[in-house]
Amino acid sequence: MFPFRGVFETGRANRATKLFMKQDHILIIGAGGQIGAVLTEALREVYPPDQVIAADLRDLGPQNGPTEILDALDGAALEGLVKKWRVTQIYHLAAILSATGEKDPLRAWEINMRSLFNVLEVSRQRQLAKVYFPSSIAVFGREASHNSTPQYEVLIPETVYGISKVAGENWANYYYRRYGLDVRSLRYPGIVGHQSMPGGGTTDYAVDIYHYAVQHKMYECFLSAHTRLPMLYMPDAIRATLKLMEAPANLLSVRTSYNLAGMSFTPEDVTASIRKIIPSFKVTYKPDFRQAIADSWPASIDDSAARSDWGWQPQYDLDAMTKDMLQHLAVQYQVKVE
Ligand code: NAD
Ligand code: AKB
Repeated sequence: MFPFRGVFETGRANRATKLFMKQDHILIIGAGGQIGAVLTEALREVYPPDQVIAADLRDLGPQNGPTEILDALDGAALEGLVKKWRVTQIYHLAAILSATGEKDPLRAWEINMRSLFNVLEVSRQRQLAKVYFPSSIAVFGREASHNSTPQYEVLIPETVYGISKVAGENWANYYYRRYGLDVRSLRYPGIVGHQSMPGGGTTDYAVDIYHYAVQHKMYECFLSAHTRLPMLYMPDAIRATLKLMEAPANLLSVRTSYNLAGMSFTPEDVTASIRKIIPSFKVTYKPDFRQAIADSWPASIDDSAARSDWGWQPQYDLDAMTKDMLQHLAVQYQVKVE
């Protein structure tokens, strides 16, 4: 559990929760995923839990708020849920990620785009107050600057996932400009967290490695030792999302998707950070098809627009994240790490 009630500056939490009425409801699509599971809990800390509806393709089991089974490709079913719950905000997290997407590119395109169109259309037709749609560093390709990649940069992604995110960002911007729909978006880097497992991305190693380390197992990394990628610790990712969604609309100058950064590291860096706590931890390297995807992505991101528009500031660096990850996973696996 995180102290998400404290996310907002003085007075802002009151404003955010006051503006959220008894009849308002938030729908999270993809609530069973790596980010969705944690975001759902966080939203239920900030807003009344019975007004936060967690939906996913799969049954989410009992929770401290309502759950629904939803295939976001079914527009009529989505509209049915929006009507049933009188939904006023949607967080649309369902997607096929970079590595899984490359195994069946047309299916990935179909899922990522059709689900987004269904969300945008129902939100426009029923005049929802706000929509959240995450983008990714996967929008960038080799032609983009590799370091401190700027907000406005050439976007030639090399994965179908990245292409769907570039298209999605532009559709978000289109619905904002053409229909006034308040769609907001962040380009997440790789997200690392202990609460949930990642779902088929290129940055997944940065979660897996901690699970192996804490169980005192050797880890075989699917990226090379020196592959530097932008990453963000889950509590920072959740804080950024809540902060963006509560920011006054007039502060937001970017309506495609904001660059967002926390830290950048290589597999070798994270191994060294883990070894400060578990000195015997060993890693071998066997790059696979995900190496080419990682090589096409930036090593670091310039998120100055997010910082200046709505006050984004990450709290975790690599060592702070490692300490927190290992502490939580040690409890989960019931092992000692020091
Ligand atoms: P994930 O793969 O862990 O979870 C996605 C969830 O969506 C799953 O629970 C899945 O069952 C559900 N889903 C898939 N198809 C669905 C459908 N048709 N209808 C309803 N639900 C469906 O993904 P995640 O890592 O939690 O990512 C969430 C979002 O954040 C995605 O849009 C992703 O592109 C974006 N993102 C994630 C990362 C990251 O590192 N995790 C980084 C950048 C962007
Ligand atoms: C992936 O690796 O596909 C995701 C992402 C950075 O979008 N984690």
